[in-house]
Amino acid sequence: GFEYPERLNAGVELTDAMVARGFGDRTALIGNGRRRTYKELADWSNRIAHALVEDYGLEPGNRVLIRSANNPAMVACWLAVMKAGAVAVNTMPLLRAGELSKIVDKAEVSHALCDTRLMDEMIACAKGSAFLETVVGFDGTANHDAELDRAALDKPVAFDAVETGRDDVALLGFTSGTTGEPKATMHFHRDILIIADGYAKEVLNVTPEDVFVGSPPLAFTFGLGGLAVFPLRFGASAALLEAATPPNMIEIIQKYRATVCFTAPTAYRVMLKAMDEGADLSSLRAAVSAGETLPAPVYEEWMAKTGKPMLDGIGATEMLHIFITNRFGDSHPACTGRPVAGYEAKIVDDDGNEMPRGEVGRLAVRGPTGCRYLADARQRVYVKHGWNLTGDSFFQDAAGYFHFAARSDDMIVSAGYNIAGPEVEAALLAHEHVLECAVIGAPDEARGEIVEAHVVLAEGVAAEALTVKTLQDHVKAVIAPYKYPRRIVFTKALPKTESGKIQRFRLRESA
Ligand code: 3SK
Repeated sequence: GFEYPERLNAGVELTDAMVARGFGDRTALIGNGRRRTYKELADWSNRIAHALVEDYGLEPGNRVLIRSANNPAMVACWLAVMKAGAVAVNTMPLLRAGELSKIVDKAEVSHALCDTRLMDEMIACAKGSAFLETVVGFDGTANHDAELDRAALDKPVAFDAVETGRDDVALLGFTSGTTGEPKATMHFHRDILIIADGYAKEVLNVTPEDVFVGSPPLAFTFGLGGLAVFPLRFGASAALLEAATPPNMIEIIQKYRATVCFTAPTAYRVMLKAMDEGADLSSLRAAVSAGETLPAPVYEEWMAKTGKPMLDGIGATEMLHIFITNRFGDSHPACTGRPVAGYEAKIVDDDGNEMPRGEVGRLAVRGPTGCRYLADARQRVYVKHGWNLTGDSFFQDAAGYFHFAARSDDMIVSAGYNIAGPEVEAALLAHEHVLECAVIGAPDEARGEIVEAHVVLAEGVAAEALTVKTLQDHVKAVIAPYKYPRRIVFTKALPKTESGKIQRFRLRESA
């Protein structure tokens, strides 16, 4: 178990407590061309906390929406909100006013801290809101030239942080999953430390020498863990990119000799192509892949070209972070690995009974950060007898390792055959001319559903150069022929959430 004192404030633990432990002069964050030490980050977040309480009337328990791309100012605001005993609601920078309004209403947000470059939609959301009273702009660049920066400027660098309880809510993690309807998951101060003391310590063995880089937004708990909590908990540093693309991630990895990368399989695929052109990723000691299942061809190519461990894992906003993962020296293609310390997992049928090894069923997980939705009827469906019923179909092999089969709604039933969409995707991705793809079940009179693949071709490959038949034959040669996509649609881009998850439901809607 994880033991924490009854009074615990995660904002303090990740900054002032690190300074007290001797990390004050070490780099905590790099972003917008500047380095910030732990001492600077502690002082900065303390000054913002003063401003929030003294100038903007923030009270413990208030919900504070933060709207920004990944930059140090966003991290400082997030830490300040926790120090003031309020509840952070981190949001994706591209959300529109309508989407922000749903979040504001659900979380009853009273204050919003917004990068001034993203203010328009925030203001539009605030107009007419029954809850949102205070919108304050901060400067996400390194200039410190916005209202919140000015209010914080002459505040003291020490702040008497609210002595929150370890089980007080610190964060509302919003997830639209792959369906589009937002849900909020409540996470406590202790949860924020558990993901570091569990996954980051046990699996990644983070040290102060580590430099983290990656693409997931801080508004997505995958990014918040990988790019803020994990480095800050262990005196390491993170290089934050406002618009992370595979090419600029490569640049940053090379520039700062990054050691741990957090991103999704698609980005690793593009990074592999860049390596052929001479990119040097030799500083990496771990390439963490999550957010989407990792196709075996990407894993194999990565291992062959870099020799550096690629660790596939599965996480969920509901659980805060990764709960099943591969490990150094124990990492396998098409395998998600074993539960993280403190978590248990099993495969269950529709009635919740544990299924025999080798059979595909629903993945159930139990652990300390498990799901508490905020005022949502889906709580009853998601958590049963203490087990969190994920939306993923998995099987467990004889040795106890978990293997992804499909998102439960990615399972295609065609002419009586159960076909896992991701398996067909992995087969398509094994073709050198396929860059990305998404496979869905499309309605079909004769077969109930047919396998339909949406395919993005690699740069420079013309659709005319690759016939549908060639791709179908390729799939038939890789997996059981009955699984081949009867329909293939070539497309320029796949619909994705801001965190990079492919929205197969949108393809299904138009199928
Ligand atoms: O939702 C996910 O895919 C995820 C993966 C890793 C860590 C956290 C999350 C939310």
